Amino acid sequence: MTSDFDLQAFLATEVERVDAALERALAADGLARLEPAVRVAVEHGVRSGGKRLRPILCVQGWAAADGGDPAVTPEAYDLGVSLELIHAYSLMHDDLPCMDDADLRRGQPTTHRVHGIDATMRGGLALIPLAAGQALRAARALGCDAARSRRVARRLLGAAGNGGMVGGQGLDLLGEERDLSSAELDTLHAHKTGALLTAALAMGADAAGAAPEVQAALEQYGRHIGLAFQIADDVLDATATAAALGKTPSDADLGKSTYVSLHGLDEARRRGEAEIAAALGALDGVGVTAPPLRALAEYIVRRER
Ligand code: GRG
Repeated sequence: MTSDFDLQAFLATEVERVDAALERALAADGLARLEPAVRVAVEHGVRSGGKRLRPILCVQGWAAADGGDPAVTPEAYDLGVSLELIHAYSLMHDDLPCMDDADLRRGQPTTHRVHGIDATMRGGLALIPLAAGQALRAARALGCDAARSRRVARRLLGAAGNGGMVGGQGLDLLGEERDLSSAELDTLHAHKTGALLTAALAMGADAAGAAPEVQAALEQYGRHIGLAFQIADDVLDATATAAALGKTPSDADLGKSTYVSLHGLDEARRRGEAEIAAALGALDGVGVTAPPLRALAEYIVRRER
């Protein structure tokens, strides 16, 4: 099924295309006109690497819904990076002293440690409307009419907001004060991480003009890989070294409830595998072959960082 798909080569090409699109976004008016101290903080947050999973999923969702060929459509990556701008802001803020107070992210000093709290806070906030504008313009460039483009941008903001990532982060902060139940942990992660991963698929599919059943299946795939992603994160948090993960502190250091602390390592791994099977089942249900999405689903549970 995915055995002859060269995931490493695929990821290398995709990261290169995403990084090129991020540079286009950084050179665009809104970002270029930020005041210098804030701009360097934003550049640090955006250029500090990472797997670039959300844009890659968005582009592959678009391609799976017959949007076109990503290799000749840079606009699809321009849409994908709107998600990465939100992701970058969320990590810049998550690392602040008032949240995780983190020194390291992706093996490098966090943005606030390099550029200060003020510029990191303001840079992160500036990224939110810039990401919305980026999504709107990219959807238009992909041929979406005004109404569809607005809907694509709304999907991004909805997933980033209180009904998504921000709401999930609120629950996460609560989880530092008391143990969460299994259901609360699912809700936390469906919001904090799952919403943006699901939005990546939903935005790509919508921008491609997907048929309703394909749109629904891709969103379903997104929800399952979103949960699997978080379970894998918790497994890594419990098993990998800080050096391998490139981030400190760990969730265990912060006393957070995790899938591993609640269910144990074996059961957490089993749940991750079950979510991946369900994600692939969603694609099967509508006859979407999409080898990259299949390979990405498996990568999400088997990754080492
Ligand atoms: C004020 C309540 C409140 C919220 C502000 C800070 C914030 C909004 C949200 C943070 C949410 C957050 C940290 C989500 C990220 C979860 C996560 C699993 C991040 C790691 O994603 P990867 O592995 O990272 O894709 P890379 O490094 O590959 O980009």
